[in-house]
Amino acid sequence: MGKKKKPVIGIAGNVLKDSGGMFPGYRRSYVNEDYNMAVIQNGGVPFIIPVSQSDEVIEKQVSMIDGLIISGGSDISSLEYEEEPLPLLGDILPERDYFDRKLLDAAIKRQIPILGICRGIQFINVYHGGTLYQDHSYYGKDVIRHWQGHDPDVKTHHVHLEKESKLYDIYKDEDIIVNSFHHQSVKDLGKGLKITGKSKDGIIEGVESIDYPFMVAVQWHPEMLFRTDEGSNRLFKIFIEKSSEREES
Ligand SMILES: [Mn+2]
Repeated sequence: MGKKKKPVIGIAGNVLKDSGGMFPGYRRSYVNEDYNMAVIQNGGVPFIIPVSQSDEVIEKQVSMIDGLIISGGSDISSLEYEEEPLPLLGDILPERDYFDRKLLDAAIKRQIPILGICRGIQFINVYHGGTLYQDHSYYGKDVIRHWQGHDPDVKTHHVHLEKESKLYDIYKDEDIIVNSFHHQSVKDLGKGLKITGKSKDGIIEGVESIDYPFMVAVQWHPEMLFRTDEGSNRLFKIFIEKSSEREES
């Protein structure tokens, strides 16, 4: 058996608007550096994909990667799941929604491994026809604290994993503790997906595709935990291993 190639991992980029400085409102393409570090640490080559609205450009970019991370970011427009915005919906960036949809179209066509993180689990759900709680105050029951506020690498709440799931195989435990930075979550599950993890208040924290080779999504931020949390590091490791197993085309 030959040496496996180092897989190129595409990371969905984001738009940062300068709040002050020399050019207030000026737009920059970026991802949080932890995504790159978690990929490098586990044998992958990070490749930040800038948000664009060009189908042709996105298609070409995805043709160059072996695995795709749908990263965190702003709230998803409620129009993406055919709901009007409620008062506590946060800031949206519709061009990112368009971009993520095209990324997923192109990645799924190629059957490359997909990892969804935070906004990523929400977008993967919406992509499959699911809906979201626009804010946890619309959940109808009390929720635990899902916005821990600071210390990204501190674990604050439990998640119970389904035994028959990729997440369980990766974390090797039914009950894990994760960080939490979200005010929205999956409501109605999209077609072809299954729930793989929930917090104690019933909020959906893990989802995976039933049939797709590797499409795993989590509501927490494993990229902020990979240095200290073995399970979160292994999530990247397994995702990147799967990405390296693709046949060269
Ligand atoms: Mn949470």
